[in-house]
Amino acid sequence: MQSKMRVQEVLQYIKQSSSGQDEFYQASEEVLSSLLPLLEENSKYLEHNILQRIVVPERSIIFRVNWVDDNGIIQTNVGYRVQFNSAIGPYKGGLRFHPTVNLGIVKFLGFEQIFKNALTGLQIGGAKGGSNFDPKGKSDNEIMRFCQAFMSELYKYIGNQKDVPAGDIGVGAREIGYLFGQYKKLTGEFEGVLTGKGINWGGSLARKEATGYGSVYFAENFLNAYDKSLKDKKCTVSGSGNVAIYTIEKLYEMGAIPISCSDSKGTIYHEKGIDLPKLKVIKEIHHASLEEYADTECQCTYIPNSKYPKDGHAVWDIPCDVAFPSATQNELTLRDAKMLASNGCILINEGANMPTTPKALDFIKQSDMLFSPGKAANAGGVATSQLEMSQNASMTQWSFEEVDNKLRVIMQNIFKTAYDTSVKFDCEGDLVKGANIAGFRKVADSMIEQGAI
Ligand code: NDP
Ligand code: 2IT
Repeated sequence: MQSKMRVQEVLQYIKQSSSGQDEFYQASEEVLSSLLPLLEENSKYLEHNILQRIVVPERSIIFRVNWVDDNGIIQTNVGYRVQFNSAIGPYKGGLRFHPTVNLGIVKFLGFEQIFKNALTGLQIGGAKGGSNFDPKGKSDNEIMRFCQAFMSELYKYIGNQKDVPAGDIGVGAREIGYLFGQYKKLTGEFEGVLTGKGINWGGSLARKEATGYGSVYFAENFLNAYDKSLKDKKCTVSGSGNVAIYTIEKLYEMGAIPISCSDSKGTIYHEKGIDLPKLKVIKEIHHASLEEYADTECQCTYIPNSKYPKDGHAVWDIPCDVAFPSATQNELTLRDAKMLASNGCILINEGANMPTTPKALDFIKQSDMLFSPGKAANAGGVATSQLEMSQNASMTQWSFEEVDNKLRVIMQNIFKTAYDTSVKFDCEGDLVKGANIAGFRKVADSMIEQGAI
């Protein structure tokens, strides 16, 4: 009873102190309300006021980014780095460049990252950053100048033992290259201050593939626990960026059939299976829209988003066995979840961060569908980032197979941790609770041991 009241008080505090930060509130509400069985079991978390302490970032850095476009005009964007929690290791988490980025988005992502990173079993704290810069339609030179301007401020706050950013939406290998170059120029240090680096200059093999591959390994572990597997399963995937592409690649390797992908303009349904080489050329080389896929492939269906109601997404209307939301937050609504259930979907496996709305999640919990929360299922990316840090620290480079094998084991362990925790707290198979409790406990215990700092 006392725990429930305390959770409500802290949520109320967030509502008042972070007003308008809807996604941050959504993420906090999900985590805090799933902790109740742990808080009831052990009073130390309330005694040490951990709930209140954990929802306030250790540091939020907000800065102006001025850069000059190709027409010689000075443009201004806002940059963010929220260093949320360093109880178990240096701050770690990606950078997102997208016009929708604001403090609330960065806080939601940083908050999720705390528990995700703890679940990997590695020594990494939680952080996130980014900018409202829109990379779409920008020339390569403009991207470079923006990245240099962004790093000209950020470099003061990061370091290989302090805070190690990486990619996220709109930040891939190209951007990490420009960011790293500018960090090196400003500090004179060649150090592992970013992950997702190029293979010739300190990057890890398999980091590019890791989030998507890890998401599929997680799904396979979950299905195996219920005597099922991905083999021959029809899978829908949303998004067509880094996570979606390597989810599709690994699904093929596992004998499944990925039949869709999507982007901010529309959805491709390709019953025979997505043409992966074509998708890679369009997205990784041309940086173009999926319209190009539809224009060059006559056996697929292209559904523009404009033809769809606001509360629904075409990709989730496609009948499938397993769904992999891998684009962005709140992209799977109550309507979508109902559609998936009525079409016989058995598992929703989150590749993106918080892609499922709270109402959809409530419905899924009451349904027969299994559900893998993003902070567990997509943790393979950050885990492999830590493997990159480890290789940088020891000045070695492991083979693709070595990194991939470690990733497989890490994903298996994350599944086991979340699943075993759900069993221990009498909610077998509820991996939302299992993952939140297991991640929280590790961080909270560390905060208690380190005192009131
Ligand atoms: P990318 O930028 O490579 O791809 C993002 C994809 O999602 C694109 O297809 C993009 O379409 C689509 N998308 C983005 N925003 C929207 C939107 N508002 N509405 C509709 N579609 C959208 O990013 P990633 O693949 O790296 O990231 C995808 C998700 O996975 C994010 O939630 C990210 O936080 C999460 N994640 C990423 C990790 C990583 O290692 N990269 C690790 C763990 C989680 P378009 O091209 O048209 O913009
Ligand atoms: O959301 C995420 O876990 C990421 N974007 C990857 C973070 C990282 O540091 O590799």
